[in-house]
Amino acid sequence: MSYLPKPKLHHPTLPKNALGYTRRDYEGAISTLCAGCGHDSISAAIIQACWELSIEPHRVAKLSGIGCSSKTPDYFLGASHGFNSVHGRMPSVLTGANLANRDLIYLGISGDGDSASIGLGQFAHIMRRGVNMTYIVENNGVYGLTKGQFSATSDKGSKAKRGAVNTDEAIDLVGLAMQLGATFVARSFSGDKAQLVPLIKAALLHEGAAFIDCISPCVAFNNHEGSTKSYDFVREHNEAVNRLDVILGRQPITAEYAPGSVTEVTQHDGSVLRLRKLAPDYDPTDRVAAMNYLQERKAAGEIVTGLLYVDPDPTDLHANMGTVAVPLNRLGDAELCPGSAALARINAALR
Ligand SMILES: Cc1ncc(C[n+]2csc(CCOP(=O)(O)OP(=O)(O)O)c2C)c(N)n1
Ligand code: SF4
Ligand SMILES: [Mg+2]
Repeated sequence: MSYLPKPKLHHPTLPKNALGYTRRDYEGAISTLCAGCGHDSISAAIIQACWELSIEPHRVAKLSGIGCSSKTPDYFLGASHGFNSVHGRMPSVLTGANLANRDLIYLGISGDGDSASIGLGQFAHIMRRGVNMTYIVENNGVYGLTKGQFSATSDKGSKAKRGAVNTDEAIDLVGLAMQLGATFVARSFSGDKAQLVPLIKAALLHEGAAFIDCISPCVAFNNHEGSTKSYDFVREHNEAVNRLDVILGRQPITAEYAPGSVTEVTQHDGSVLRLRKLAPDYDPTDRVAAMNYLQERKAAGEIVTGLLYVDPDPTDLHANMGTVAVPLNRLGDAELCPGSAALARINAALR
């Protein structure tokens, strides 16, 4: 972890958002990642998305596991809450934090090793529980921090830097998240900011489990010929199903679109997702069709990106459990602990 602060000088002409903040107010410490690492581009996209949405930094809680990807929350949103947990264990810590204080905006940052290898069980349960969050996997197909071993998302047949061939099947986190019940599922590429920033914005506005698998090349260990997570390979095989614009509730809709080329999805909070269709028959609200389409295109060697599935009317863990509307840290002793008489009544009912 680096704790190097950036100088806090703001040029007076820097553009400001509705809160009067510049992009600099959403930055963190200076990154210590390798120059050209895809993870740094994802951090820049998160900064841009939060600035554009005028999110108050103190309302965000960013949580991560272990890995180069999990180090990145130190490099953005320096004024937000942060917790760097144990390898593969971010989902359970995020779930607990979300249950205790439902008023924060939860941002889970993880790696393919962190989520698909050691943390696969935790990944599965946070998705099926519908925890209200934005969960981003910075997917480079290797354990970058521990020097480039294959991770569980490395494609079968892909080659390591020194030529070893991966003989195991890859886990597709997008397919898994859809099957497990995530209500917003997208895939993007760290090298495509125009696609990634609106996806992050839409995910932050989504009131349920939002998952983004972001392919993020590791320039030190997985950017060579034979890798399927290199800049060149992803650029050549990237097939976007749609392009997204996010329009906040109450904002006038000004963009022009050709009739028949746009799908609109209104999210629970009133925000409108305008999807310019690139694959004409693609319907992002049909989970089963989306899963079939992904399998089909994968067999054809394509990496499908864009907003792949969204349920505009999601439920979340709090709704499913019927919890109180007030964050637990705002409840008093009497509400949190109903006392020995209530406990005695419960015990008596169980005898
Ligand atoms: C319990 C535990 N097991 C193993 C490790 C060693 N370790 C640290 S990071 C890492 C893999 C990180 O890979 P990934 O999540 O893909 O992140 P990246 O560095 O590629 O961004 C491993 C195996 C650890 N820190 N803790
Ligand atoms: S080792 Fe790979 S993942 Fe880690 S900082 Fe360097 S390029 Fe990024
Ligand atoms: Mg990795």
